[in-house]
Amino acid sequence: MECVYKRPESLTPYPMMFCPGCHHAILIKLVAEVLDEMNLREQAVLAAPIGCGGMTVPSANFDTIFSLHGRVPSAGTAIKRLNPESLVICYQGDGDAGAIGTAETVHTARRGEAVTVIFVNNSVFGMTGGQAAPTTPVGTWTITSKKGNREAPLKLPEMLATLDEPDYVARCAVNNPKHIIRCKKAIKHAFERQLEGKYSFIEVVSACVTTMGIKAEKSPEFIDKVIKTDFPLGEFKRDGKRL
Ligand SMILES: Cc1ncc(C[n+]2csc(CCOP(=O)(O)OP(=O)(O)O)c2C)c(N)n1
Repeated sequence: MECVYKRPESLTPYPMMFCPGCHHAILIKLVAEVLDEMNLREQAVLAAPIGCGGMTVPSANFDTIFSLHGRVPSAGTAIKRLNPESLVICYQGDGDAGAIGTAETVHTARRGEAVTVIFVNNSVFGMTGGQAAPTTPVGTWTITSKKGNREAPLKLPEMLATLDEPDYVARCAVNNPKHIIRCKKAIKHAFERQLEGKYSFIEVVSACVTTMGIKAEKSPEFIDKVIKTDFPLGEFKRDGKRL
């Protein structure tokens, strides 16, 4: 029988550790598919965060390294500078990249380090129980904003697109097949540009279903709403030009 689909070699066969409805699982699989398709598994290094994004590590059948909370781009920068032939994926949550690590996020982009940041925005500090983060939309219920969050959210792609050095800046989602296909293309483009020495930042709008009390099957719907109200999808910079 003809084999039409199989697990990417860049993905381990172990069961994933994510909650049902969490989009990390889809994303790490997409990363693995792109690495296989581009034949980059041997040179790939995923710099993993503290937070739920760290649970991608057992699924990555390629090199990984953990860093302190928020310091992923700095660890990734060191790996890239010492091993220019490596393909560095800085995989981060929003608490990681948009709260404790905002300075690292901004200055890695400002310097235009040749890494790809994949920023999974589930709009809360997920692993610690769902506290409001700088990315929580106004009015959102969280465990620490039970009357609705009052602070306006940080929109990292919009902000980073104003800097000179970033080559590719985009916001994607993986809550339906169309978005998954677009997100995979974005990851592929970012990896291609990294091989040319360029910095990319891809935000992926996600949902922390467990801490926000969302039913797993309602997670795509929730993400559609957040896309409409706060985090529009699209490309903000491509080939170094603002769009
Ligand atoms: C220096 C430091 N501060 C705080 C923590 C506690 N901590 C662990 S995971 C986490 C939340 C991470 O949230 P986010 O980056 O949004 O990722 P998620 O779990 O939502 O994917 C925090 C605050 C820590 N481990 N180290």
